Amino acid sequence: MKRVALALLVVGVVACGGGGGTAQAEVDGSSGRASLELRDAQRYVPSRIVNVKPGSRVTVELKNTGNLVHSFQSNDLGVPEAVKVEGGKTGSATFTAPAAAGTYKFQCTEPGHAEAGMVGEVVVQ
Ligand SMILES: [Cu+2]
Repeated sequence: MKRVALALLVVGVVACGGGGGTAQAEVDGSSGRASLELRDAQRYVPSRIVNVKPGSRVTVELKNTGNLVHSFQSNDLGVPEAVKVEGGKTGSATFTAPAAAGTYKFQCTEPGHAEAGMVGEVVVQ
């Protein structure tokens, strides 16, 4: 009986964390500029850049408001070398959006961060 209750609790927490975080946290990238905050809870805020035009040039401002080093890296978006930003500093990553519409992932390459949820996506449409 106790085991069932615990399992239900875990499912509830996972569902909650997945839904709330990404749905509202997005930024319009149609201007070619987007600003993301890099946080020590190991996440990007927002974690979605939407309305990016195929083939357009996009500059992502990276504002690290935490104490740890964080980064932005994406093979899909042509940013194979991680752009690292130290705690309290800012940086930027520039890429040319893929010609094909779709959703492209980016991530933090610091050990354990992507696994902890520090991933995001760019929606090209
Ligand atoms: Cu990180």
